Amino acid sequence: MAMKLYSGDLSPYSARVRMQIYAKGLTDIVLERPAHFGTPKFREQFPIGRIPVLDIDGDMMPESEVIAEYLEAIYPEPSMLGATPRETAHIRTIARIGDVYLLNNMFMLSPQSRAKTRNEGIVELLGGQVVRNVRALDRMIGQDGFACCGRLTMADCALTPALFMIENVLPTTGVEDPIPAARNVAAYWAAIQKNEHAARTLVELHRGLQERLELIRSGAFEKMMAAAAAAQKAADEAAAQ
Ligand SMILES: N[C@@H](CCC(=O)N[C@@H](CS)C(=O)NCC(=O)O)C(=O)O
Repeated sequence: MAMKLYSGDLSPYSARVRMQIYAKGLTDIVLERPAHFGTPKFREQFPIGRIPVLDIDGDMMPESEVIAEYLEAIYPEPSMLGATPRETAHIRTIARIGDVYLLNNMFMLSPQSRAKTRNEGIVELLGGQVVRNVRALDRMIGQDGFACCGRLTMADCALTPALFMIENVLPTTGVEDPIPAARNVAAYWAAIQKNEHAARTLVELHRGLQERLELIRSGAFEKMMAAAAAAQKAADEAAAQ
């Protein structure tokens, strides 16, 4: 079975799966940036149009959480789930906070950081959710350097990219980073960055962010986004005829 993960440095959802791959020591999954990402061709091939996608001998599996669970099922050792069903349920709860409560809001909010005119309604709604959910996480997160269960789990893989986005992107939308004021989250964030698998993933995320910032600075990113939107509109119109 040959597996390939379509992924990108700055994609936090892809980073979640990459961190799990590193932590499990899986070396035979090829990591690749998809050739037509952001184009109508990519959306034609992958209806959701997002990364990561796991390519299993040509069988395409989207959605980071689904991929993460699939990898746990086929490579159960070393386990990044719990020792009991209750522990596993707790790991999944914390992972959902990372994915649904933090990252989804951050992902929807992030275009506001480069908007010519910021939409304050969007910033208030989504930024407010991120702040609220960091406070919730503060009451649930482990206090021994790991998200839960005293060891690296799927919860850490989901939280690491989410906290990266909050620290590095949230302030660029005009919302103060809530991590320093959340004592337990702040302590966790300082500790997990020293974990080798988190550190490796964070190097990639930072590299992706620097590349993105350079594209934004030079004006190339705006041109790429406009071209992608125009191409998608033309493809949608052609499909409607
Ligand atoms: N729920 C999806 C979200 C994936 C996602 O939003 N990926 C972003 C990159 S981090 C993407 O591909 N965006 C492209 C687009 O929105 O067109 C998952 O968990 O995999």
